[in-house]
Amino acid sequence: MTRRTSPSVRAVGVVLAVPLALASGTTACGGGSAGSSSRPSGAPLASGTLLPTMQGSVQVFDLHGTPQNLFSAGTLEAKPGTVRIVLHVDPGSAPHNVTFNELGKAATPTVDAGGTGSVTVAVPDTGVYTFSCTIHPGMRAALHVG
Ligand SMILES: [Cu+2]
Repeated sequence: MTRRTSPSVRAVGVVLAVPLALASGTTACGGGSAGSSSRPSGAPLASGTLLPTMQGSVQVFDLHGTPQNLFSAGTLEAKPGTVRIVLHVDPGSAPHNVTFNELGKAATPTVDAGGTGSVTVAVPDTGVYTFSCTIHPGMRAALHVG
């Protein structure tokens, strides 16, 4: 009887289970500072929905242009009919305008800080009409007619 002893000792593979619990239960900063703002690209930069006030049969939206180069709302909710956007450019802000990408490129004049300008459009059909400030292309919002 020959007994062969294997000279090589095979190391038993140790599966290292790396715990994924990274410092769970260590919430040092529970204060409510809402500083994170992740925006999906392509979406209007401003958040929030603006509703009109009625002046006769005209739906009037008072929209602000801010020193941060944002509109004060990302969505304007209207019904089919006539819509007027009154752009109020906040003090300390760069000049802004509202220029539709559709609707014949209807636009307000470019308005300096502290001023107002308006644009009136007929929107007989439902749809989404986007607009932006031609000076600040990232400054955009949408008129929802529904
Ligand atoms: Cu602007």
